[in-house]
Amino acid sequence: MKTTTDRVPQNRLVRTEIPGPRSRELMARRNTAIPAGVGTTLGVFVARAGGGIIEDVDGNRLIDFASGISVTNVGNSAPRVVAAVTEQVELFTHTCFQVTPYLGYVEVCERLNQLAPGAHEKRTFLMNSGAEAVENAVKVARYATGRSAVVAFDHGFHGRTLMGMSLTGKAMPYKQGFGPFAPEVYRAPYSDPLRGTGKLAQTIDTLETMVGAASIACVVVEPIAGEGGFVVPEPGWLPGLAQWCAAHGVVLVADEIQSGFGRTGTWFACEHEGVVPDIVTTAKSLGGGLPISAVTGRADLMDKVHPGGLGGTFGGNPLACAAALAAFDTMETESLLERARRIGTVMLDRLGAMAASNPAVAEARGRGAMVAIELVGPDGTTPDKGAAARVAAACHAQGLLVLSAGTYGNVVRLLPPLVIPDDLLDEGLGILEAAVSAP
Ligand code: PLZ
Repeated sequence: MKTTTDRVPQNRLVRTEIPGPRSRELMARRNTAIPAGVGTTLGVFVARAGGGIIEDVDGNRLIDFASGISVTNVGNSAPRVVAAVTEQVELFTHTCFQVTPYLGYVEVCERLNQLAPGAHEKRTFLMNSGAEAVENAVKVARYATGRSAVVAFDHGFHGRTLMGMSLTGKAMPYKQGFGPFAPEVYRAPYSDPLRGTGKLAQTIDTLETMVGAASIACVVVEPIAGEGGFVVPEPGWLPGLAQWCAAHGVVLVADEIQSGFGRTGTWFACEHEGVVPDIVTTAKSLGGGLPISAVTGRADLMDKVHPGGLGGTFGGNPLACAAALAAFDTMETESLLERARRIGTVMLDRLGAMAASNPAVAEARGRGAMVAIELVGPDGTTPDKGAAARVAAACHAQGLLVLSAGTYGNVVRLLPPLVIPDDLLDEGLGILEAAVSAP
């Protein structure tokens, strides 16, 4: 088996301006073929990627602190994933699981049933994207409860389909102009410790007075708000919400699409506070870079839906299932949960020092290898979106790929692949430090 380092040299290399001439040429071509509505964070065209490096078509090597938005936790073209997909592609590429089943699908579901929080009996079914998983979690919750209201939270992001958009708490760029949205979707405050808002009592009060417990099929919550800015709720908020849901027959759906699959140093971010959701959605890193998503839930809820009520042509495609099984194996064999915790400690140490010494950094926060800094103006609280954009641009120019996030766009988030070598992690953090402290 070829190792990642055989394929892609693990060093940063800036040979041209970034984006370089070849990338700029391809961007121009892209812009005549693809609508502007599909955004681009950084217009470098990728030639190959692996470990902690993305190599572009101009021969630049960027340090990857994005993982394709938390998708390549096991690395790009991780050797086990490549081997498993290669083997599967020669056997069969598709039958549709609902037409004639295959073992890979069942194995992925068994592993998720075993790893998802809680010792109770579970069932899983597979889709293609995160948004589809969320849509299906809502379908199951409504069916099982016979109720229609769905509650999401401030700072929430749940996808770009009609239900996903409706659940998402940010107008630009996700919702503006795309309404009307799905009915019976309500929004409650999310705990935001930095600003002291969204206390548990206030959240529950909103659910009880503005929606009514008896009408609520499910609450859909990210254990850490991802696109919303890596907001980690106050300790006790998520467990309190879970308890309230259990007391009122409301299905707790944990959207672990960004926070799951080992990103935070546990398989699921809910585990940090011992929360056991009724349904969990997984996507992104589950497929080791191939598109696959999952809905895992309590067997009694999941088994209620009539045969044929759930599914889709491509859900749990055989190649994606082979990739997912190899991604599970890679996480285990390479001890990547432990590695996520280690990366988190390294990052939070450095970012915490940044926050302590620089008033423009309000906070460094996160869990495991899902961390961020929030940038603010001179008053210490006003979100400074321009600063986040400047920091990201400065990093990009130095060959470090970072992403912004946040309801106010003022957060710089770090999501390195869990297989990133230590020296690249340190080098990337150094570049970020310089970008943040630049006048
Ligand atoms: N739920 C928690 O983070 C996807 C969005 C990228 P899909 N986040 C990246 C973009 O700009 O569209 C996400 C998520 C959470 C659901 C989703 C949706 O997952 O696979 O993009 O549909």
